[in-house]
Amino acid sequence: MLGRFITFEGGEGSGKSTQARLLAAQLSRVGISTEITREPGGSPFAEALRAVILDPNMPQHSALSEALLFYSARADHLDNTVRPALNAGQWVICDRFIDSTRVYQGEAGGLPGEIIDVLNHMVVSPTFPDLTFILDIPAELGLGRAHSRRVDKVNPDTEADAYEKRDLAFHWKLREAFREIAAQEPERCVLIDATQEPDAVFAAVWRAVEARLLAPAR
Ligand code: Z5A
Repeated sequence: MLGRFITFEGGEGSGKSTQARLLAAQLSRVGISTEITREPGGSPFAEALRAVILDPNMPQHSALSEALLFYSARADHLDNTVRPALNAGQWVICDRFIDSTRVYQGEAGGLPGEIIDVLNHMVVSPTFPDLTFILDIPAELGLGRAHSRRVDKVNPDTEADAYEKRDLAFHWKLREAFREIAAQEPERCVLIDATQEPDAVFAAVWRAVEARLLAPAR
């Protein structure tokens, strides 16, 4: 039987990586084997492209050229990490996926939605997520968390990536676009208040996994 595919989406510092790890640990406690991965990245070739995509010193380029890099990385990630795991019956938890493209390159970057639809058809189909968590947080709070994590845990000189450097209006636009996706696709997406403590956020995540993915199988 195919595994289930779960994605976490949201603005910077919304807690996606934290919640992805908590979910992988909880699934393993209930006996479900899980692969945890991320985008951009998640396979050796895609991780190499990640370094290019997130390099804050890259020359200016269009939303289309950026999207094509993301989809090149995504094609390799799907072929070498996501699909093999799902085919082996594992569940896959991915930190960011197609909704990030729709929000960052589409809504915020101006790339027409039809181009993203075509790329999804070429690259992603039929491997769309079964469940997507959209972690919702005011832009200032998320950026503050991302900043403190960088300063606390890496080293004080580490630079913000190309997206973190954008202005606050850009980050508010992202938040609205993620909320819009959640409103448009309620059968796939669950919007969660990410300003709560990590345990409270996770309680909401787990309730949705139980209700939407585990209960029907029982
Ligand atoms: N991007 C794109 O443009 N198009 C695409 O198609 C895709 C991606 C796939 C990847 O960055 C960038 O690529 C991203 C969009 C773009 N933009 N940026 N920047 P990334 O992977 O390097 O970073 P990120 O995805 O934005 O995640 P993040 O900033 O690393 O944060 P996070 O994963 O959401 O949060 P976290 O690491 O779990 O937590 C951040 C800090 O907050 C940390 O210190 C935690 O301990 C703390 N935290 C977490 N949860 C809480 C709660 N609930 N309360 C308080 N503190 C918390």
